[in-house]
Amino acid sequence: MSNVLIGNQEFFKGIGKIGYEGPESDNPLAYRWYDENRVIQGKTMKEHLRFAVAYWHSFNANGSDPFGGPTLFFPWDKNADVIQRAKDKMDAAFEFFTKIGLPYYCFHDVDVVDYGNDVAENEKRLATLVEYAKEKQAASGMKLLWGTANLFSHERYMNGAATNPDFQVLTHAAAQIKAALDATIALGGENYVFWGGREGYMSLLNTNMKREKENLAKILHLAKDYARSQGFKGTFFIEPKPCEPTKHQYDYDASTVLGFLREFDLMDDFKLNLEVNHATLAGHTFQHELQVAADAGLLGSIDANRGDYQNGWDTDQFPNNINEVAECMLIILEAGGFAGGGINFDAKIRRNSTDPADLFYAHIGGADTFARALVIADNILQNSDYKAIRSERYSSYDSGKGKEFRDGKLDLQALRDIAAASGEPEVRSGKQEFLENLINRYI
Ligand code: XLS
Ligand code: NI
Ligand code: NI
Repeated sequence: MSNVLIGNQEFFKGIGKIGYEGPESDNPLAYRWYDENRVIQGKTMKEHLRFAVAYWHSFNANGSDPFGGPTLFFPWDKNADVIQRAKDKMDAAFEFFTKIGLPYYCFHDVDVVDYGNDVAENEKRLATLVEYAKEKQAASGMKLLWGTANLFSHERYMNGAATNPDFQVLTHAAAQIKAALDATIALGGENYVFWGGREGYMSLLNTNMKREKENLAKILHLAKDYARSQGFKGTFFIEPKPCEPTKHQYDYDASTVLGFLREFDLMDDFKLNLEVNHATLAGHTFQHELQVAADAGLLGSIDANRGDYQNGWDTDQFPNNINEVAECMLIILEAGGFAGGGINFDAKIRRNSTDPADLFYAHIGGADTFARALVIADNILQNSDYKAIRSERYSSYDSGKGKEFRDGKLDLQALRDIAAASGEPEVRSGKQEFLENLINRYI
């Protein structure tokens, strides 16, 4: 990779390019499992995992929380000029991308440059930074996994964006989506995400849910039609989340979004971007959400992070649980990988992680967790009884009367007659503990 320090400042001083050193390495600034060139099932790790760095958490999130202000004082956030400040931040971002050695990044419009209240001025600012990003992508080889519009932070969106009861607010959402689509297309973005942070309600007493959902679907159709008319060939992703910041978010979970896409005829262009911590907020395991999406052919992309078992909220910590991630990789591998997307680290370092190196440790740990899980899952699929046990469990449907039932050849009376003639079924174990031990054996 060539030098990408176009701005001529080094923000992460003393940290060089992170390389792969193998599981025996003691170097905390090296990959122990993520070897981008290692081939598994005919694809490199880089191609399987398609890691992305999230601009918002890595270069904007300053450690503030509902109880206190910033703790992370970024050296790229100092210049008084809005455009220069945004360029400094982009310099820092691309320096980080290049040093961490992950192939993709993702951003919201307002992550790259501050927006004001003037639509035309915002469009101009974003376009300026898009030109700058183009140079940086060309110099570094970085690619954009997806772009999106932040339709939840500005106070005008307090009652929703595309689901706002006020048409005037909806038009502002549309303006932001249009500019974010233009930016994504200009940067060769491979996908576009809709996360409806405030597309829901705080109280049903003041909400016409039916109308809000219809408006949301209309905006999604208009966005898709506009992007396609501008030559966008990528996939649109909806990112489910049950709540937070709203009490109830319409894109509650994978099954709910699936129903929504079907109801509003969006199945051809939209897939899912699933997030670990959102699954747990919805009362599901992440494995459950992945399987629902995979079964529907909608497993587009994931936002990798983790929550905290002892509290409920979206803590967005970096992934580190090998057992859970290995079970997830089993589902992802069996589904044939991501449909267009990849693994975006929608995760942030903690408020008291104040060393520049902490951002590196976080991404190294996350990437190594997934890479190791990929190796484990591949090993389980190739060398264990895992698949055979599951297919054997359903084998009574593969031949004879079971197959006739599957083929729609038996009616209710016929099923009754089989039951009456064959008597009580044999007792069969589900072998859950055996399978749990099998996963641990391969870790
Ligand atoms: C918030 C979401 C958000 C989306 C992008 O919980 O995860 O970060 O991924 O708008
Ligand atoms: Ni989230
Ligand atoms: Ni997310």
